[in-house]
Amino acid sequence: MDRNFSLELVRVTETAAIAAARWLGKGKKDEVDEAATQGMRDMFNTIHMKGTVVIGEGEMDEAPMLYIGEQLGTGDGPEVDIAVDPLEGTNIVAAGTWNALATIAIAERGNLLHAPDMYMEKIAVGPEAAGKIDINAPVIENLSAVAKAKHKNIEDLVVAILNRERHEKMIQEIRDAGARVKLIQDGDVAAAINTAFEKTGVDIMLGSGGAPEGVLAATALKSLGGDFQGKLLPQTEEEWIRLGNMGIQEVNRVLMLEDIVKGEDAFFVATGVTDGELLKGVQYNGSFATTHSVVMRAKTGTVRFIEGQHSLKK
Ligand code: VTB
Repeated sequence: MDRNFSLELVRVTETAAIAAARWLGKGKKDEVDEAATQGMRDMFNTIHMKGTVVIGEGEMDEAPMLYIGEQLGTGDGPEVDIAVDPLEGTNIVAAGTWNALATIAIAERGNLLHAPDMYMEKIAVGPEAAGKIDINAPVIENLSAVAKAKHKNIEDLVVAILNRERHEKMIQEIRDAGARVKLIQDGDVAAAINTAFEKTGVDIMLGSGGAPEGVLAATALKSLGGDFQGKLLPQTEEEWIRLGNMGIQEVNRVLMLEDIVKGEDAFFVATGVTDGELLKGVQYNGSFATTHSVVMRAKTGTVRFIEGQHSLKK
């Protein structure tokens, strides 16, 4: 894929973010998602590529836009797999809180895990701790490994984890180990990416969240030289069948970064919708909207922060 894709893709997330952030704090989840999805899809179709959505808003019959299997782009250019989360954190925007993103990942055809919409157990770290984590190891072991790799004490670490009842035991284990805990209400993609940036104060992300979000986070961490492991957690008979269809038979199969995002030809892009530790949210200033985005390319490891000023009149 051409490196200029970076700029093409950032337009897509910027457009989604500008549309979605209008709904900040209005308590309207569906409207937020709809605005972001529409914005994203319109801009996608201006890009020279043969794109197929592999992670999207749902199946064809349940999502009118950006459904799994939808073809995007002008139809000429590279064949790519596309993972989208037009609005990662609809609840966040509806409530006007932290870390909502408009985000996409793109890779050569066949290289992104076609993660079904089910839970995934996740562990994410930045570059210093890459290769040092093991999703099957006890929490304390992972925390020790990350602390050692980052030349910190366990007490210094901040662990981001979704504030959910299902995480009660894990949160207790983190606290017992002496680490600090950042409970997040939503948005584990941002939390995972934050682990690769010292200024965010997050050292590791643990716990289960959406599998599609896991693929997006993994693409970012691959580009950043960080690490990510996941385990799909089917809850129903139907989810087990889906796993079987994907060729995953064993319970507890660990998906390493390379199993989730194959090869190096991948991009990850996100634009802040609401303020977060890494990206500011959209600000409207009468006739302009200001956006903050990050664009990463796995092949070269280049990470760009792009501030955009968009005329709302033209
Ligand atoms: C997860 C997480 C997302 O929603 O999918 C979560 O990965 C839903 O989890 O970042 P619950 O079923 O426990 O609510 C997000 O937090 C936001 O989309």
